[in-house]
Amino acid sequence: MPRALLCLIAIAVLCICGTLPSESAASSLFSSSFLSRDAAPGPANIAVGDLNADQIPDLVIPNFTVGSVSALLGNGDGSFGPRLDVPCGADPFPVAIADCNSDGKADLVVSNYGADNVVEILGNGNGTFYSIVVAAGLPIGSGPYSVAAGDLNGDGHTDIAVANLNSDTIVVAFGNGDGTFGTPVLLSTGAFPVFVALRDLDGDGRLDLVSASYLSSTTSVFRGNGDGTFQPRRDFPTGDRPFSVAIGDINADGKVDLIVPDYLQDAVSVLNGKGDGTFDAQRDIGVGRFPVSSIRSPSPWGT
Ligand SMILES: [Ca+2]
Ligand SMILES: [Ca+2]
Ligand SMILES: [Ca+2]
Ligand SMILES: [Ca+2]
Repeated sequence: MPRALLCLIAIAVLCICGTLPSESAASSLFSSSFLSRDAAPGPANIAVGDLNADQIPDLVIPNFTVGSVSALLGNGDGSFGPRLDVPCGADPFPVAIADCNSDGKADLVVSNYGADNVVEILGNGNGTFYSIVVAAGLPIGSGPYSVAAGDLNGDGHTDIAVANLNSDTIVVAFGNGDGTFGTPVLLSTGAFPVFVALRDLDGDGRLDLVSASYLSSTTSVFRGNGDGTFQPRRDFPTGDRPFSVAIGDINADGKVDLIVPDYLQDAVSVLNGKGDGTFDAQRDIGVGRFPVSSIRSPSPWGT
């Protein structure tokens, strides 16, 4: 992924946040610094979740230029507490918030694009963290670029899916409930998978897997069987160079739809869901230059 493209994404995220970059200070695993309006260099994405179990959404932002993630606890009035920076490895891009070790406390899963690894940052349940562990034994390929977390095999433990940008694969790893993972499954994707998400697309109560392949200009669906296996991949065309996928029912027909920003088409593709994990042909809506991310309005929470 060209560095210039990474910078463009950072700028886009900054625009979303309404924040301005500021110089960073050295940070440690347990320290807190800066007001929430300050961002660490290179914010690359945003994850929303509840880190301290107060039912108020919190933010986690990976900072690709400095190899850290920033956690900001929500105050419930739209403001946030002091930023906590946690070092995580080289070029983190996305982050997933999930309970990796089944202790009931939110943890972070980060894919480090530059380090070709995935790390788990284990939480204390109050918005601070006590340990960083490199997920071992996973066939992480070259350039892990996106990560999603959920229970794919129904055992109550968090599993993860990691899109490997330069390997055209997605690794699905099944959590043992203690932060380690069992035998993974490797799924083949289109070219340059930039995004992966887990959601129930067909209403059978089982998580399905959605990816976007940048060079193939497709989004792919792997319907989950609920036991950690998947139905064969189904590809659905998007506009030119899809970058991510927002998932939700945008036409209120009770069926899940896909919304895909197309980086080189300056458009967003909307794929109306049929309710069975398949989708109508895309409908493109023109937007500004180089869209990389979209959220479902009015509530991105939990989507
Ligand atoms: Ca919270
Ligand atoms: Ca935990
Ligand atoms: Ca599981
Ligand atoms: Ca499903």
